Parts: sequence; structure tokens; C-alpha cells
Amino acid sequence: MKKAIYPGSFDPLTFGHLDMIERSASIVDELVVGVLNNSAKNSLFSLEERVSMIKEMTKDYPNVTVTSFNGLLVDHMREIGATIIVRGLRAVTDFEYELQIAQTNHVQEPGIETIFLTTNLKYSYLSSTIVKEFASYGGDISKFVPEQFIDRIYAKYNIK
Ligand code: COD
Repeated sequence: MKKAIYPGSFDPLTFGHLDMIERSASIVDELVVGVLNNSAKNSLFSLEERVSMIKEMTKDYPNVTVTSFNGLLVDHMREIGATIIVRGLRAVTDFEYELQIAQTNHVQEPGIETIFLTTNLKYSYLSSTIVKEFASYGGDISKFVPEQFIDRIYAKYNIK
């Protein structure tokens, strides 16, 4: 039974994240989407909002669940019995950061492996940061996030 975690900030969830969830859920037995509760980072959406948005979008995937965690990812993985970390690679710029984190996590917990999925070409440019930047100026974000999130994102910037 291979249980994997796809960890992230998901602030907010984008089509790029959803594509990663769909593809990784098809190659592991159980996928947990782990939302970081990072109090130091100024999130646009609260932890509860981010968890609920992901649950809304993954409710039809039988092997996907959503959790949140504080502190170290490896500690949370021990708690939930996951041994695989799924991460996405968009560009070379992602690689250095991801390699460092994957190696650190493996040194901490040798039973843990990180697998990387390369980005879907359709979403290779897409990040939560881009969504927030566009939305903050009232730009069209319909190609970036599910339709039901659009008004919720604009509302954070008091845009109707
Ligand atoms: N296409 C493909 N993949 C994508 C796309 C896209 N368009 N957009 C995002 N992704 C991938 C990212 O590469 C990443 O793998 C994942 O989706 C989540 O992305 P984000 O931006 O929502 O989340 P991050 O990268 O901010 O998450 C960082 C963590 C929360 C995983 C990390 O900080 C963490 O584990 N923190 C806990 C403390 C810890 O254990 N640190 C590690 C030890 S050094």
C-alpha cells in the first residue's frame, strides 16, 4: 500500500495543482494533499479556506484525502503513515530548491522518497503567486483557477 503526500501552500489551489493531484492519484494507492499551516507566511486564504477549496475539488477522487499540518513535513508523514512525497517541477528554477528539500527530508527520514512530476505543458507558467498578482489588478484568472473560486479570490482584493 503506497501512501503519498502532496504538500504545499495551495494559496490558492490552481489548475496546475489540480493536474498534479489527478496524475499522482493515478500512480499511488492513497494520496493525501497536505496543506501547510504556516503562520509566518501571510496567506491570502486561511488554512480552513484552503483545505475546504481542495476538498471541494477532489471530492470525486476515491483515493484522495486532504489534511493540514504544522511544523516539519517528515513529522506529519510519520503521523499519517505516508512514505512518498510528490512534488511538481515547472522550470529549472524549481529544481535547486526541490532537490535540497528532497535530500534534507531523505537524510532526516531515510524511508521517505520524493517523486517529481514534470508540469503539464498547459500549466508550466502557472503558480499561486501569478494568480494573486493578476487578481489583485482585476485581471482575468479564469484560465488559472476553477470557476467557483474566481469570485472568492477577487473578494479578497475587494474586487466585484
Ligand atoms: N505545475 C506543476 N506543479 C506545480 C504547479 C504547476 N503549474 N504549480 C505548483 N506546483 C507544485 C509545486 O512545484 C510544488 O511541488 C507543489 O505544487 C505545491 O506548490 P505550492 O507553491 O502550493 O507549495 P510550496 O512549494 O510553497 O510548499 C512548500 C512546503 C509546504 C511543501 C514546504 O515548505 C514544507 O514542507 N514545509 C514544512 C517544513 C518542512 O518540513 N520543510 C522542509 C525541510 S527543509
